[in-house]
Amino acid sequence: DHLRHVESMATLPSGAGKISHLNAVILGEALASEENDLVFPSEDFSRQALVSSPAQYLELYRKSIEDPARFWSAIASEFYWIQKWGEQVYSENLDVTKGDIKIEWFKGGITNICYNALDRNIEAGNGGKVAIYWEGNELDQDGSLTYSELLEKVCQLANYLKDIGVRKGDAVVIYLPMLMELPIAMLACARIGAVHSVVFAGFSADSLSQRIVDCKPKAVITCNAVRRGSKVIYLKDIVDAALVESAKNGVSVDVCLNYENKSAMKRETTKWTEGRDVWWQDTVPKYPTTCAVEWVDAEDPLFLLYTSGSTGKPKGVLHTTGGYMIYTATTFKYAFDYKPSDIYWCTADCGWITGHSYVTYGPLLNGATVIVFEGAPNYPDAGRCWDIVDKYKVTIFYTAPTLVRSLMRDGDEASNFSGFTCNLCYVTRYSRKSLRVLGSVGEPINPSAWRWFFNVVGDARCPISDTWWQTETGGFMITPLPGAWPQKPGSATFPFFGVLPVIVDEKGTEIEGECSGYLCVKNSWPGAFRTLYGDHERYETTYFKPFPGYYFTGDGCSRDKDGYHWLTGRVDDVINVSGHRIGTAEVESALVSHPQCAEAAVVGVEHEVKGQGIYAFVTLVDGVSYSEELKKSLTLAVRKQIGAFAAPDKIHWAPGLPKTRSGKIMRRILRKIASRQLDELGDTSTLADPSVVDQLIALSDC
Ligand code: 6R9
Repeated sequence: DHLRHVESMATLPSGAGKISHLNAVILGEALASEENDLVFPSEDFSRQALVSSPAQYLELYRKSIEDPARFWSAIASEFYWIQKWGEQVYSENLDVTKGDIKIEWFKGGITNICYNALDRNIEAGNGGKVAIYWEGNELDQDGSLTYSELLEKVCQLANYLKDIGVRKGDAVVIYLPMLMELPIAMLACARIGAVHSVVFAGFSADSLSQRIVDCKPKAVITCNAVRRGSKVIYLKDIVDAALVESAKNGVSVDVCLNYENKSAMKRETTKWTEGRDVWWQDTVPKYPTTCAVEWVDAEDPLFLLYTSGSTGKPKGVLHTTGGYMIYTATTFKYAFDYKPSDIYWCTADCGWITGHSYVTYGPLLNGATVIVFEGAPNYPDAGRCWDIVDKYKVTIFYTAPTLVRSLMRDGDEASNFSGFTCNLCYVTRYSRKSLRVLGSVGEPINPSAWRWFFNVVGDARCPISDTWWQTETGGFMITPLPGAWPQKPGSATFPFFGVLPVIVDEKGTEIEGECSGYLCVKNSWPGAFRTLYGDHERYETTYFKPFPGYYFTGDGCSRDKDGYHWLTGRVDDVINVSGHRIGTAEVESALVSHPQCAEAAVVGVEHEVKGQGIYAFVTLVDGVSYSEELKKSLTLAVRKQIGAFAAPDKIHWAPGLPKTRSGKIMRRILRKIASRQLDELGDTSTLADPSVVDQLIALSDC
């Protein structure tokens, strides 16, 4: 059955092979234009690539599906294990009707991911190679660490953590901006078998405290403040407030380790809690620069990362060690066609999964040189990214469509003040010659942004890896291998090795050929998450019950006649704002916490730069009247409960919400009103009170 699937999955697109085909573009020889729906890697690129042709891809893919145990153990054997895994390389049950959902890879194998990322590369002679180049918010702030230096820093922190009583299996919360100390902290936890939970440093005190209460960490690692663009954010104040809140909920944290981020804030003005707070710089450097590794089972937890779902409570996605290690390393290597000479920059923050798998673990496991950037991509101006690309001779640049779209928009504005007409000078005033592979992640990339990224940023020379995956999947699931397939702007193309994606209809029946429906996965892969922390039942209900026998991704997808996959966005109550996942229920619950808000319904609406914007319908309590002030204070409630990135783009006053007679809010109608598609409202006769629709439309511009 699996084999048949492989055979039928991919056929070469009609233009392939016929280079003269009208619709085909060869990288480096022509621009990708609206008419060009196939973009071929250049012969030079393919020749040097790890996977150079569709046939070679298919051969490897077939092996990975026919015999996953053999395929993945061959790769795993290239890593260091003090004890090999058991007879059974993996075991899985993805079918709720057959018992508990269970996924295990390399069980019984004993290893350590920090050892594999650092010590192993140093032993291979790469101790002097730069592991991290750090670029600060300001143009003159930078630094670097070689693999050996990085290991020393990691060991010092690991020793400190052990000294304060952090043991294997204990949680540590990390709330840091993109300083080198962030990957250092992750690796230090991994070295001693502690479970890190990085919380994006844009989350509010309330959100941070919710996560602290859930995972009960032994310590919190933070810094006093950070400068992003022209703003200063006082992170330690946020942590202080979160810790007060957590204590009220019965979880007190004994140690708060603070890095003094001098360029943003001096220690003299930092608020301090004696007995709990510790300065990193005063303490950690005193510890030895070597630290014995805590060897762990492949199935021991590596980290928890909270992500949004369709209910208010964030989900603690749990990843384990061995499978995640092999999967992130392998996907990184193939999807970016990694070479040891590459300089790699991923703009994601380590507070999200992309920063876990493709700033820290995937690249370092490959011995790559990684850039960690603390600042904002449009500071001091919209040319900053290309300035960094030229400064470090970046070869692989991996970012999100929202950034591409915002730079694309800024690119045109540059002409207004530069004194001469150069529409794209934010980009073209830099060389960018070092670039060879581009990457995209977080949301579907629209074809016009794809073409701008390809033509302008990459000078029509660099393939784009549009990587589809999720916090839950650990690593890439559907992605181009840049030297193998001709690309189609906006398509994530084909599955990675070992992944069997299927498209099902509402009944959960697989549909073949050209089709669209719900994207599921039929088998397990090493990087899959194993559970939701403390709530295996929610894990099964959310991901495995909707379509028994499959992992349900929550995404819609279509497959075209050539077998290419086109992701169409979330089909659940999750919206994707600038590549960040936000549950509509979370925003709604923040809004209704406001004393003057009676009810709220949130929908996603198309947004030029962010992909989706947050559109909130708000019903006020009786007697309260609408005002701009109130909008501000509702927005503040969301910033306070979740974080600034979740603030609504639009608040729409709603005297009532469209509900069915059983009281269910009809979001379909709200989405149409929000996007002004008033002639597509559909059937409103099932509403308890159809007149609310007209009232809502009348209030659209208030
Ligand atoms: C890695 C990451 C996951 C959701 C996912 C999907 C969307 C991510 C995408 C993409 C289309 C891509 N998504 N990459 N959609 N094309 N290349 O972003 O993880 O934050 O968990 O979000 O993001 O909707 O379901 P996460």
